[in-house]
Amino acid sequence: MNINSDVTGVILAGGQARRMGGKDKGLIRLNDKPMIEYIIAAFKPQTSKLLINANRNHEVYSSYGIEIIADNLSGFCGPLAGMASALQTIKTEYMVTAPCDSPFIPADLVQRLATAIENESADISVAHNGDRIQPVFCMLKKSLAQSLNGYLAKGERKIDRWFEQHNYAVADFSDVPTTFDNINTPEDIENALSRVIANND
Ligand SMILES: Nc1nc2c(ncn2[C@@H]2O[C@H](COP(=O)(O)OP(=O)(O)O)[C@@H](O)[C@H]2O)c(=O)[nH]1
Ligand SMILES: [Mg+2]
Repeated sequence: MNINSDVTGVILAGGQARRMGGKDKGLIRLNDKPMIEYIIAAFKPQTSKLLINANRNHEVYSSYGIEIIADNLSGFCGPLAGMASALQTIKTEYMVTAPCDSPFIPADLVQRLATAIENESADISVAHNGDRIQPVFCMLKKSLAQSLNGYLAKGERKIDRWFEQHNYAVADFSDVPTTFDNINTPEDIENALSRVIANND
């Protein structure tokens, strides 16, 4: 795989953010910059194309000049619904997802997921923090679209159980655990702020 031409990046920003009072998390400001801008900055250089999966505020997100796709399934069915819509849309053989609420994405996220999937000739690779898998950081083959649509059509919603139906590889990120620090509550914003500011210095 050539990660410069074969991988579409997908930012998952389609949730309801209930723990954030329903505010659109990707647009919440962290040190005066919408959270999605941190993800775009880290993720864009790692992919040949970027998509944003969002179910509201499409006009705001489109100001970044990035294609926006909504969930095909209505009713906020969880991140798998965003992954399914994205798999149907992409033109590349692979896609990599990252959530909109994790501002500390490493520069080699895609490379590590690609190495894991290739080493094991797998259809999926998923990031592991040393303790457990982190399913919203994954690489999927486009050929899985039908399987995922079928799984969702049965009413299934759990990501890990769908992964288990396939040959999936695990990519170790235990040396960069901040990758998975994600911002779910107003308190999390306060905690992340000092780190974001330190990173900017
Ligand atoms: N497309 C889509 N994405 C969702 C949905 N629900 C959650 N997500 C995304 O999944 C990711 C994880 O959601 P989050 O609420 O932060 O869950 P947690 O951090 O795993 O507890 C975020 O990027 C959300 O935007 C949904 O119904 N549709
Ligand atoms: Mg989260």
